[in-house]
Amino acid sequence: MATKEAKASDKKPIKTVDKTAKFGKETYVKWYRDMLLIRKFEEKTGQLYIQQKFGGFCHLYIGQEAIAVGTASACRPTDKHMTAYRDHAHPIALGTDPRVLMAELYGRSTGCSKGKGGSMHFFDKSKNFMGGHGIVGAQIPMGAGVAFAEMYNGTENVAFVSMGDGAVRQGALHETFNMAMLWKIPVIFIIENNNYAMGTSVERTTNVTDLSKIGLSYEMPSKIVNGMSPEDVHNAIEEAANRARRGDGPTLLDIRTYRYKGHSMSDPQKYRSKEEVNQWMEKDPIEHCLDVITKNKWLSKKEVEEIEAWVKKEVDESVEFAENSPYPEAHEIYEDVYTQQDYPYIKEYLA
Ligand SMILES: Cc1ncc(C[n+]2csc(CCOP(=O)(O)OP(=O)(O)O)c2C)c(N)n1
Ligand SMILES: [Mg+2]
Repeated sequence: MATKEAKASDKKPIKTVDKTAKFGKETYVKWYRDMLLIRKFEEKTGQLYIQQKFGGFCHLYIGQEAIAVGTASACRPTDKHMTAYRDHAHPIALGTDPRVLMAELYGRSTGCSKGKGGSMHFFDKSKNFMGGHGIVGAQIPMGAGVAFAEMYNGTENVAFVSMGDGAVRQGALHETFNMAMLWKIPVIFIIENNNYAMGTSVERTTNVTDLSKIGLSYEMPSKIVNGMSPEDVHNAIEEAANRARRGDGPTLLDIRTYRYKGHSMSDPQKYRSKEEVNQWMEKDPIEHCLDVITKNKWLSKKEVEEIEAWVKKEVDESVEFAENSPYPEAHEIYEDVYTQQDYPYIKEYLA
């Protein structure tokens, strides 16, 4: 078959899109500051965990920060948020005081869940953060339920439900997607796709590696998003939230990201190479924001150092706050527990 040789005149000039144009100084500085706070909070968390200052599981979000801040900048303060156990970043991005989060890690009564939740169960009703959840995928139907309540009450709020690439393999996702599309529930499903569920890559789990396609059988609007770019995350979240507020129902976002650290603190990371990790670290969203700020001369070197010093102070003070806070009293173990007073069985537990 004859092939037509491309002439130089056939080549169209490549159109470069300035992704930064829509967002000004204020947004970039906020993204930079918030992502740095999340990163430093978690780096400190990792150190403290190794020092056995607190126990339980501990899953770090380091590398994935652009998703949390891009979502926070695009949502309304009254919208609802829910995620899995990798939950340190979401409340920080929404404005929760890191002191109460550090106290929660330490199991102290001043913690956001009164010291009874720990790393996987952060919760802040005041910021509409409806929790970290330890059961993989459990937040998917619950998040749709939260969004249904908003629709039922006519609030125009939407719910953002974050999940991992491994969580999409839970059957409850399909039941939820079906009902969410049928009833046009205002919920945005965010896959924080870091390519691994513990040590198992997406490629080893499925023959459909484009996870956005999972929405197709429900005709759910879906797309792949660059999760290392707060701009792209913001735009995708904004578009999805507008659709949901209009009454046009849910969206599925397959947001591609990477966790620089292991699945949890006890992960030898034999399933991936150092080169792979380094390739992703080169796309670091914090470095990117600082780059945009510096190139636009929005902040002086001194002002950047002031932000770094503020972040360090916030993290140090949160540790101090946690270490000086009391543990919950023994009787508190029976409080904040749901009991049905007229439950007809095992009455002795209710006595
Ligand atoms: C129902 C259930 N099955 C298994 C587990 C054990 N588990 C904890 S995390 C995890 C991997 C989930 O990976 P992914 O959804 O990609 O989230 P990521 O850790 O990458 O954020 C598994 C299997 C669990 N917590 N809940
Ligand atoms: Mg994952």
